[in-house]
Amino acid sequence: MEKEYNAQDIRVLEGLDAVRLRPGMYIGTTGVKGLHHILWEIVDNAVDEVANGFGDAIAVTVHADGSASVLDNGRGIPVDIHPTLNVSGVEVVFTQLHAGGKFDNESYKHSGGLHGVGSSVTNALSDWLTVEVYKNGTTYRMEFETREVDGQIKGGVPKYRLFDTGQPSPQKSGTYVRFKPDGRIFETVNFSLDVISRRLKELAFLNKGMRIILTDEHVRMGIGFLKREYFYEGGLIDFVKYLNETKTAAFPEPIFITGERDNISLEAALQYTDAYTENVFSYVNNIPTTEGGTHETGFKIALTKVLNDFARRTGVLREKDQNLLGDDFREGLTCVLSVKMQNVQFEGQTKTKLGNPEVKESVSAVISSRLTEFFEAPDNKIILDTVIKKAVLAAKVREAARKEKEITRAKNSIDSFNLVGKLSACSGKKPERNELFIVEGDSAGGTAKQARNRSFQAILPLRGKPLNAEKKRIDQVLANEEIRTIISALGSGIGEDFNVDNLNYHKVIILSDADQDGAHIRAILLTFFFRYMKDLINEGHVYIGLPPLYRITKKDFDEYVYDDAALEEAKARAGRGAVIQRYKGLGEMSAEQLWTTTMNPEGRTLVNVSIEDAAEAEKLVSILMGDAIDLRKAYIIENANFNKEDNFKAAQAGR
Ligand code: 1YM
Repeated sequence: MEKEYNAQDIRVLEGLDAVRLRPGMYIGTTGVKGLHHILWEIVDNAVDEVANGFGDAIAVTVHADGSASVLDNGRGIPVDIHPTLNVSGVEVVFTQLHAGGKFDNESYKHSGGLHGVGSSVTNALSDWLTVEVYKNGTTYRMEFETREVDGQIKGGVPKYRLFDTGQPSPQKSGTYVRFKPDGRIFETVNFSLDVISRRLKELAFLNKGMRIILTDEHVRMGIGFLKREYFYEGGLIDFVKYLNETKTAAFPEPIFITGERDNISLEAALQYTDAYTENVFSYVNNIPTTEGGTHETGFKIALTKVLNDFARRTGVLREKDQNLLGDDFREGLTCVLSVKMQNVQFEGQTKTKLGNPEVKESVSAVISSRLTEFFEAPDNKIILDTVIKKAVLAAKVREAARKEKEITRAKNSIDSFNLVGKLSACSGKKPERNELFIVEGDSAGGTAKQARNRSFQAILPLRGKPLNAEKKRIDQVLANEEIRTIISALGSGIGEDFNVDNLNYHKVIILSDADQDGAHIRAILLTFFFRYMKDLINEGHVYIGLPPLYRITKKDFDEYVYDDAALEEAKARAGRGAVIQRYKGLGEMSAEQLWTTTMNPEGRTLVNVSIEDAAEAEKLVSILMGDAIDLRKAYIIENANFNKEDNFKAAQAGR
């Protein structure tokens, strides 16, 4: 069944050509992120179908041949002929950039905004793609491929038209899509199970009752396929409980709010814990809004207003007292807010901030009325009292911390004197070029001082372990000597006073030993930056320096190796008789070695620390640095790559 070409098809192919020509315009990047983006396009369609009440399960499979597939039990993509385009619904969906006309998703109230460019983009960027639709008791099939047409490579070309295979449908109804990403487009074609499982789990939390099954068909160590199932009857309530697993909750069941107004539907779950930080995670149409936006603002305004009103009603605040601040009511709060709406406008640096102005009022109105109802119920009086008491305490501490900060500020000039002995500043005055190495231990600090290029590299040796910011209040954190030194050296302030414009060093490089202690110090420093200077990480200023683990020498052979896999490889290349030296710590290296392997921008490896998934990063920080020792042990055992800071989704940079 060879495809015949007509005028319409040519137009279609031009559309897909544009996608192959400029993939970045459609999927952002052709790196790992873009690779997963084309999977999300398909997953989003399945999730939209199920979230709108058609079907209840989705199965995602990573196959051993490098392809991925998604199956849902919804209605199945329309198989009938499109009235104007004259081809099947399936063909329209996979070849038209924005499927329109009869098939314009009218039956969906809300659908994913960010990934909205659709399944045709996945098709255009795949080696091949197969669709099966189960409907009317039968199986329809269509296949597409990338191939050479008239000397030019074309993506997403139909191999044949949609046809009824005559095979009985394996399930009542649904859609199955399997595709193999095109290696000519993507820098890497290896799907990350970690990335996929994290997103699928998040989707299952956000869509209660949706069953999502993940299978990895790569056989690992003879154990067989890996299978995970995500299903949360409690939805956001379960999400909040999961996030709070490592903390002590102030009351057992999260407060759940749901409502609809002006065509915006909303769900929120909230629970207070004994932590001192605020964790509000928001979503629009299942897409994380890391930078917040109007829905989050509406929520915060309502929470503050309702609780201040109750504080007055119950006499905790008297007439002469000032209102408590929003920050006070959000200390120790974990909240997930999920909004579903149409015509989403995203703003912000990373387009993860909801911009629609009307949303603020609608969200605030729903939250106000539902939260008031909740706290007015006599059964919930204890919760109300707990929450208000917590906020009053937070306000007191805030006042104490403000004084402490003033003292810190006043002492800043004195601190710089104290720093003289510790910080070896660089001579250059350009923050964009300057690097600060925070080095574990005085002795390694001394070596680094000799090794550095003093025109742009400053060294700050850390004596002991700095304070674990996860377990302390801000006033205690600020009292810690090591932390103060870091704050003072960076010059950009902390908390809400943090201003990246005042940063003295655009690269802040953590340099610690490649052992458990070194990993702990790294985790402590990252936790501190995460809690008090999040934008330092967000804006890509934090790096981890990777010293080599081994040096292999032989006549005419001299190489440094940074991990065990590379060691095996280098050993093989060096052959018999090679001498392997293992570096247990930075201190064992000479200044020259440290410079060549770890500090010289020409040859070093730096890992840039980033937080892409805020909810997961928050969870990890609390697991790794919190009190729940069992969970922490389990996590570290399960994730052997802890030492590589994979937890923070570190990306390779430099080198
Ligand atoms: C494994 C991927 O794409 N499922 C899916 C997609 C659609 C429908 C059902 C669907 C939508 C509508 C009506 C409608 C899509 N259809 C279209 C279009 N799973 C997957 N399941 N009937 C079925 O929106 O009206 C786009 S997506 F445009 F053809 F309607």
